Amino acid sequence: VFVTWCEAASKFPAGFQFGSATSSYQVEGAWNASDKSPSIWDVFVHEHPSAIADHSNGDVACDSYHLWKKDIALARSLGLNFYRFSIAWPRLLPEGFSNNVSKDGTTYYNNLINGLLSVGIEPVVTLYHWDLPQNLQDLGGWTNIEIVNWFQEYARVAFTLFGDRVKTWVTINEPTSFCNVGYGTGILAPGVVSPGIGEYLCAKNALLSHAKAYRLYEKEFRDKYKGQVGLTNQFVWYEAKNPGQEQNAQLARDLGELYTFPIFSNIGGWPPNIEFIIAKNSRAENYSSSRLPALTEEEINLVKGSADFFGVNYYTSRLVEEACHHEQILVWPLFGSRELGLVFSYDSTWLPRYDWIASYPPGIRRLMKSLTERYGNIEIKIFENGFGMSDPSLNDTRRVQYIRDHLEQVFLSITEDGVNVTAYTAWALIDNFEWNSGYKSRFGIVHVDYNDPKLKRTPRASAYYYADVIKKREV
Ligand code: PNW
Repeated sequence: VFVTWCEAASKFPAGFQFGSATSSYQVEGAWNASDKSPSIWDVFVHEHPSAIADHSNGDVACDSYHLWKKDIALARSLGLNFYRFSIAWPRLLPEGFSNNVSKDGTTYYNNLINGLLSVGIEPVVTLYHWDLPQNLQDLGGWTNIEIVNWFQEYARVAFTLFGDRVKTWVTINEPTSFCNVGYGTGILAPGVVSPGIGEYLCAKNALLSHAKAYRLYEKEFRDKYKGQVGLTNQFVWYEAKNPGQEQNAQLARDLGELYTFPIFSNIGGWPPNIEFIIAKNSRAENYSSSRLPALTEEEINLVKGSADFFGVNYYTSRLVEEACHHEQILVWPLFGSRELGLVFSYDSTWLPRYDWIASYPPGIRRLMKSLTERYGNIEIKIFENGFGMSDPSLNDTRRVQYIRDHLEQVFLSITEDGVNVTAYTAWALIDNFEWNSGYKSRFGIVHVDYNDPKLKRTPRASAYYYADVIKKREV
């Protein structure tokens, strides 16, 4: 009996699910196939090739638009419980609006969904992973409040077409990333440079868009389809660099919870201290109102409780200290926050390290514990965790170590902290177009040979390691 108990105690609980992920622009290619219209990424990379490290683009990427059967076969060979991918909005709705639904776009996603289901893999579908139709950007994109309706209608089309088979929907991937970096620093598409203004218009509109899609599902689809809808955001775990600086670390976490607090707190709305600080900064800069747009009572209630689970994308942690020169341009969320007057760093012992990722496995556990303490026993799904490498080799020892170390912490979150985490996702299933880093940064547990016209996929050591974890259900 004791042996059995020990064995059971080392296994992930029965309902826990293991998956892997990609996103449309990063893998699909076929940027102008059939009636697909250009997304903000198509336009951004074509107009600013130098914004991408190797001057590459996603025109072809992994050609998953044509090679989806290969991707499904890989997912199957690894024994994945689910595969998380995203729908390219301009592929499904070439005009961006719901008046015209692409037949070929519909067929492509039906094939992918049906193919996964036929081999017992759950499709987890993200509606927005950064590839906005360019014609909606021409109208202001995420800074135009009308996007809330455009997004809701897009969600309605997707729920209607695929909701009978898709039971886990992610509305929006990482608003922190595309709002701050797409409409703040302008490094990501659409390249709008408007720190402190555009990024917050985007934040409010993304939050409301998510909530409207959630309410739509709740009202018109839930009874019939019984699925779950949530949002996923990226998190950096912040710790004080020096003793006595805990309140600064907490402030950084509060800004990181810009999309968590409004959904999961009892009072709803923006995190109060963040709202206060931005209003204060705005006054000091002579603005007549806060740069962070207010939420009305009605909006607060729309957003509050609008998620069946919370998606967490976690890669790295940072140490927090006060900035000596407040005028320094510090880039949230990895380098610092001008708004909060804080600078971030990492410890040299956090290994392995790649570019902005310094591996700090306890961070994922502390993050989930902190979210659970602040918001109650919410269901957390880790929808991204992974390690990049410039070395294309199949023997990716550092990635194996990174995934193992993080899975160990996820296990402890469940067994020691009682956190309700129900899914882990290895980013990414295959090497792909890594945004500003192009193809030089490889995140795949499966290698893609970009020199091969057939874009051959070959599992790395990390894929075999992960497949073994899934099979045994233990680290
Ligand atoms: C994610 N951070 O972005 C994206 O969702 C993926 O598309 C991307 O390929 C992956 O991470 C790897 O970069 C992130 O600052 C951007 O912690 C920034 C952070 C995390 C994730």
